[in-house]
Amino acid sequence: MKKVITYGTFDLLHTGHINLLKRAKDLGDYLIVGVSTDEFNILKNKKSYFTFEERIHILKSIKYVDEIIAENDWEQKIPDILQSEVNVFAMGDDWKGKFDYLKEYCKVVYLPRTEGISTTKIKQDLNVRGEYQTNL
Ligand code: C2G
Repeated sequence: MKKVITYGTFDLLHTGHINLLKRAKDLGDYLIVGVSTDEFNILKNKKSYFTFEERIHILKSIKYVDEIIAENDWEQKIPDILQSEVNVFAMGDDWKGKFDYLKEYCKVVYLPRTEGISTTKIKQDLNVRGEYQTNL
């Protein structure tokens, strides 16, 4: 079984995330998703609308996702890859080059991002229409 792993916050799940998850799954037979905890999001300077538990609940309903693990820090990728015997690490190409150090442990694939959609854009668009008050 060819195992793929990817990581992210996956807040306000949208078509860009779904495309990424599908493309990552298409690289193998089994997809593990490391979901950033609320605490790790603070380190990433991200504030998600949905809590860690809510984001996991949503991702569990996505057919491309076979397993979910918590992403607590930047250092866990190598142990995760070794422990789960992962063959492929996949990320959107906004991260291109940032995870090349993982090539020692598995194949590293940067997948094309979906243009025109992002969680930040969703928040900004809704905020402009006054439908969603938040500290951006
Ligand atoms: N993505 C995409 N197209 C978009 C938006 C996001 O392909 N329009 C991809 C990102 O490139 C990433 C994944 O969807 O691979 C999840 O996006 P985020 O939740 O923004 O993840 P990020 O905050 O980049 O976290 O250790 C890695 C980090 O946890 C990555």
